[in-house]
Amino acid sequence: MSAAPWTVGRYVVETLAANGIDTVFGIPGVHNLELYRGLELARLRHVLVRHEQNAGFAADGYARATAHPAAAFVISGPGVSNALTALAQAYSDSVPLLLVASSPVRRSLGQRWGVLHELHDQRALAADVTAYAGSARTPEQVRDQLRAAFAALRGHRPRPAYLDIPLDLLAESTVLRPQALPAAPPPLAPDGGALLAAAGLLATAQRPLFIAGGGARAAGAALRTLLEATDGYLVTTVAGKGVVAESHPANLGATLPYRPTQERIAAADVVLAAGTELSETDLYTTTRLPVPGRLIRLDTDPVKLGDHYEADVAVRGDAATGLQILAGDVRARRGWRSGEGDAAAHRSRIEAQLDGPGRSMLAALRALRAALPADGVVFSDMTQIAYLGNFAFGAERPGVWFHPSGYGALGYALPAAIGAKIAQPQRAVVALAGDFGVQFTLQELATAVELDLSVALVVWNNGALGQIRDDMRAAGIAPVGVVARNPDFVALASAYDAGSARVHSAAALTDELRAALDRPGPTLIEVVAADFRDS
Ligand SMILES: Cc1ncc(C[n+]2csc(CCOP(=O)(O)OP(=O)(O)O)c2C)c(N)n1
Ligand SMILES: [Mg+2]
Repeated sequence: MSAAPWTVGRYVVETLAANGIDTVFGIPGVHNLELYRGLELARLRHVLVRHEQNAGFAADGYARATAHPAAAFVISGPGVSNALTALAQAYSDSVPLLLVASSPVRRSLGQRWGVLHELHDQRALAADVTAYAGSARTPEQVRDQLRAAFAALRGHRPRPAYLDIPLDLLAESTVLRPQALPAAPPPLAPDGGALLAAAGLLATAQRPLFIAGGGARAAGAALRTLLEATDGYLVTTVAGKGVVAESHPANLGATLPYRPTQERIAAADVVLAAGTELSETDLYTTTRLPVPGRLIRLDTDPVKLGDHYEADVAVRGDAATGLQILAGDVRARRGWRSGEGDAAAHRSRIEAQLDGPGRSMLAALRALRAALPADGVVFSDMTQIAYLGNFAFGAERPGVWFHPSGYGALGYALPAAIGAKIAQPQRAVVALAGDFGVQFTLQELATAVELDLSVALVVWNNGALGQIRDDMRAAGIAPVGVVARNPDFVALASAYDAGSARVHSAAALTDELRAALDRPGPTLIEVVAADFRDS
């Protein structure tokens, strides 16, 4: 007896549901109606956002908070092009985000007839910013391409995936039924010979320094053992922030862009970089990080092992597994950190170099830290306070501070925070944005109000595109295009029916944040930088 036919649209949604997706962020249109029929039948939650870019950012926030794939649905054409920035952000930061789009009817594809929402090659646009991009013409291709998409989402290095399905195919019937697709593969076992060579280098190191990226997030225990045995130091990227508690005396924190840390790295005789790209966006400098010591790289991604940071020993394999093996028979020694001093002194040295605005931002970040529980989570935007927060916001565990590091897309914070709050309603969630960048996606306050999401949106208002202004000045360019007339943020939040406050001091920021996290619905807290008091 064969099953009653489903639409392909329903088949797609049921396949998502059968593979751990419980929420879809999106905006419906006439082209993807059949996905919405599927949503209803499969009983998946749909979150209506106010722009397709934000569907992507919200799914990204959901995926970063949970470390599970998240999904967004968009229409053909503008829905896809609007979502591209979010796909690129997720690609650069290794986030598993699935975008399912419709496309125009099959016989029109590639014909340039000028049908509604037409692109010449919609899949090709998405292919540049995803690990897998499919474009199906039959139900069987939908099945196979969903399998390929989930393989990319669940790969050793998770990345976004894309699938488009013509609207007439979405409406077609199929007897296909969802399958549980292969789970994530076990961590890639590190190459034994290379690991032995790494252990040999580490055994002789007098001044070992470890650099941990997002790929080493699960390596906290092994890193602690290695740091304590070898008297060495740890530096993390922003994606690796908190892998070892930042109060640990060996953890110099996410400080790669700072000179004292670069000098410390230059003084190391062995540097072990695990699960990190060592990319320009990790260093925030276009110059290469000087690594005169021997360099060991440990990464699942072979591309990283062959890049411009040439390793003395390159180990392909899972960072946590590799570090555990190295920690298993590490030789204890004393010398470097005991002599040089612990991380607290190093951090103080960096903080002592901050100028006046820097000190205000530091005080605001401490006020934010004080208002949040240990597992409270911050999604930050491209703003000066977040660049400082990448280092100065104290993280005692991984997964509490997220930044759009790789692609650097303005407007990320609020929609991503909304996605995380939907995934984990029990956690305190804050979005931290600048006065200019927040206006890229501020309309998502409406989504948070509608869903009664208790998200605090902190706007660091320095009345300028601050970083760009400072960069222009530093380059000897007369500042132009860096001061924008702002709306009254508090009044605007009220118009959305969100809570709001304007604060001028660190103490008031902590108080208002605590109140915001306690009340239902979102609250915008404008922090006035010009006359901000540090206490
Ligand atoms: C989509 C996008 N467009 C442009 C930029 C370049 N950009 C980076 S920061 C910035 C200004 C942000 O101003 P604001 O949000 O007020 O932050 P501030 O630097 O003042 O703290 C701009 C235009 C970007 N990163 N992303
Ligand atoms: Mg600003």
